[in-house]
Amino acid sequence: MRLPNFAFALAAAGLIMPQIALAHTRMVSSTPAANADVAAPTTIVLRFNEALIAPTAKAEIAMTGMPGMANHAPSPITGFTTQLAQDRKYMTLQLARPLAKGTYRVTWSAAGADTHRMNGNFSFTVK
Ligand SMILES: [Cu+2]
Repeated sequence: MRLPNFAFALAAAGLIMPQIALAHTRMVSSTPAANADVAAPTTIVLRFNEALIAPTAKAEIAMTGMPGMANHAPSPITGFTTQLAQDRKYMTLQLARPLAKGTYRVTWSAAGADTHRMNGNFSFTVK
């Protein structure tokens, strides 16, 4: 019976291919890199594995550590703009002024082609 096998193959291909085409949004790399020690940056760039849906792309920055302060409650950093590159794979956070010495956590959320909102975070330290 050739036909059922052929139909099954088509169905299987139909089930598998959308998962390949519609991988979940994830961050591929960033500047500053995760866990890096850097000089005070004025921009933070997040690179993603796929084009983001612009209205879903969001980021927050929090200071989570300060020199000489062991238990620093996360305090939000405000006064930055969030911009997507033309290809919508890069999110650039433009800070109003350089970050002070300390540890920072960047939290992002965004959806790509499959419209599922994903999120993640990374930290870096300004020396
Ligand atoms: Cu999904």
